[in-house]
Amino acid sequence: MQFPAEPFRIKVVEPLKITSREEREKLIKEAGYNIFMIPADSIYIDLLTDSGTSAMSDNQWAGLMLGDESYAGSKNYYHFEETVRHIFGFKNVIPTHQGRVAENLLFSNILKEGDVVPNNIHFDTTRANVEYHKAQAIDCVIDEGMDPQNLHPFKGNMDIDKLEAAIQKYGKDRVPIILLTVTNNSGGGQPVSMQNIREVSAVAKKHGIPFFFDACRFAENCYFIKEREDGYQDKTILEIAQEMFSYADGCTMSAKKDGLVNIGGFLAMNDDQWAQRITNMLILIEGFKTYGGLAGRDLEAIARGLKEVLDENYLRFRINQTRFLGEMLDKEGVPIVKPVGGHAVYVDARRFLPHIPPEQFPGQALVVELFVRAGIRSVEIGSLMMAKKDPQTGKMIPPKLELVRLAIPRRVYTNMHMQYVAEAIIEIYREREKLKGFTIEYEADFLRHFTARLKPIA
Ligand code: P61
Repeated sequence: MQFPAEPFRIKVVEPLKITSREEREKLIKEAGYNIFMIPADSIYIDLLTDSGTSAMSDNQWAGLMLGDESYAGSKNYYHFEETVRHIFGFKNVIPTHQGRVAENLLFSNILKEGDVVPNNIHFDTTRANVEYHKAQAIDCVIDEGMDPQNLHPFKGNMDIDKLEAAIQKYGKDRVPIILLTVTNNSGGGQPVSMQNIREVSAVAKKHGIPFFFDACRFAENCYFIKEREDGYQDKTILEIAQEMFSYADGCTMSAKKDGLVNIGGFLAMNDDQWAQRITNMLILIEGFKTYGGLAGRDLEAIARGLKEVLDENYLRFRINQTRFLGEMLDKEGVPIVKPVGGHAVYVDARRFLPHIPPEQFPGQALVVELFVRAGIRSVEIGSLMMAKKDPQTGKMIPPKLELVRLAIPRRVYTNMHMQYVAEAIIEIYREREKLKGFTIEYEADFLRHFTARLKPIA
């Protein structure tokens, strides 16, 4: 294992609170066994998400002081626009305050009832936004991408036959867009190859269907292409990104991931008519087109973050830190999704806790135990987050995978923190038979995992 030493040093520190087991037991009970309801300052290591949790660089913080808070035409907007155009290559750049607004604006303008949207795997906000518009979100990832053990180097790839079959089945007029999520978050943070991107693009062109990226973790995807795909070893990350986006018509982006900022996002696209309609709606719900719900200083931080994320030394550390955590777990037999993805290690809760059925949320059982035992916050990506309901019987239809995600914030935790996390999980693994499942006491209609209240099964 190559030890991934940090390519930065620490200038500012944020003390972490250490709580007792008794305190944590009380906290999780009061939270209805829902990890989203725990006050963050009671958490020792927070691996809930890599979204909006990055540490900004000194250069980004300096950029905040250059924020131009003019209502219209802020100079930071122009810097942001120029940076996005340079990397992503799309003509129109529309700022939003985070990724899901970009999704909502896009879908509000192009989806109608009965439409179908293929993707490798839709992330939950994307799926929810598609379904909110009474359209159907279809996952077309390759079969290997659903097998936690399969070592395919690009498990985020779209299955071209599944994509073609979906277009044949519903007719191209009912498929207003094809999406591709890089890296594929819901499938384990797995990359998509350039070859596959070209193939998806060709299918889209053949049928005259616009092709968009969900680009949240584009730089991590580019690093994997450089590492694993023939012909890309000597290219820069910027060159790889530029090629990748050249095959598409636009993208949605949550800058809270590879933008290395705490808030922000955008929509970018070549089509002027779509851009105009979306901009008009942006003005209705987010703000003027040169700030889209963000402050000028936020736009500056994104512009600088998007340049920093292309640094190969940073990406090498980033990808290897995640891999380092995964390898420590794998060595001790903890079942994880392999190969390890870009932004997170995904524990396979179905194999970790085979005695807890999906209806009793094995992933959530592990999430709760990890908090109670070690003060670590992770997130369930399984039946609690992703299950569907059978419209006839009302019975839960579990997703194929029951995962627990350990998402690693960018530039925030040291490798020693990763070792602490690994040791806690390995300890739980050795005593896994003791863990019990949960039932739901309250759930909302959409995105229930955020607010659900649960009860342990005695
Ligand atoms: C995450 F628990 N992801 O992974 P926004 N596309 C993709 C994402 O990963 C994504 C968005 C769009 C989050 C945050 C999150 O139930 C949850 O800027 C591939 O968050 O609006 C976000 O971008 C949306 C965590 C979202 C959750 C929803 O942690």
